[in-house]
Amino acid sequence: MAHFNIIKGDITQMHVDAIVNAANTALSGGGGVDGAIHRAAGPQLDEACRKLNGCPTGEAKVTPGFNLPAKFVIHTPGPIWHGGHQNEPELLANSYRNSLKRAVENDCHTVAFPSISTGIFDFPLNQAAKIAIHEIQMFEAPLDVTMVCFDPVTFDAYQQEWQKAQQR
Ligand code: AR6
Repeated sequence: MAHFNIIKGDITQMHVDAIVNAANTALSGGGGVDGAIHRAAGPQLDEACRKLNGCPTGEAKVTPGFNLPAKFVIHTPGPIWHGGHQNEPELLANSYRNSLKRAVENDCHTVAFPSISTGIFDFPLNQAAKIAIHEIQMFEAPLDVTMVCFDPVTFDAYQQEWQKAQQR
């Protein structure tokens, strides 16, 4: 991993090659960061998503960014938290790994992630942050990855887990 950093902010404002969307399996748009991305990208994003025929949990599919500053949107449905015994950690790891793969396939150098699954999908924040950081660190490609945290609690959790990961 070339470079990793954590910031507070709104992912729709990011001037990067690709932003990742915490989507649903229908890729139909929704609330949270998904809603914000669809609003900022404009109606062409809805149209492009409809043509993709949905996306299984943990997989990732790509569209253009349309009116966003980012060139691409990588849509990945993270897992809904059901208590932790339905493969949620593995599925969340898959979301990060497959999104990073799509970025490389599309010649992206800079990628921004939101905190996948920790909003409406209720995945425990620190556990999600640990998984996200592990997958990003392990990914073998010279990418510049930014974790964009929308609120201070999320920002603090990712900072904590990043510090712990560096001490290991
Ligand atoms: N920039 C960055 N992060 C954001 C933004 C933003 N503009 N807006 C919200 N977040 P969530 P999930 C943060 O609920 O848990 C949708 O309906 C938010 O504070 O967006 O994966 C989809 O269609 C939280 O930290 O995603 C799915 O049905 C993080 O993004 C479902 O929600 C993720 O919260 C997906 O739920």
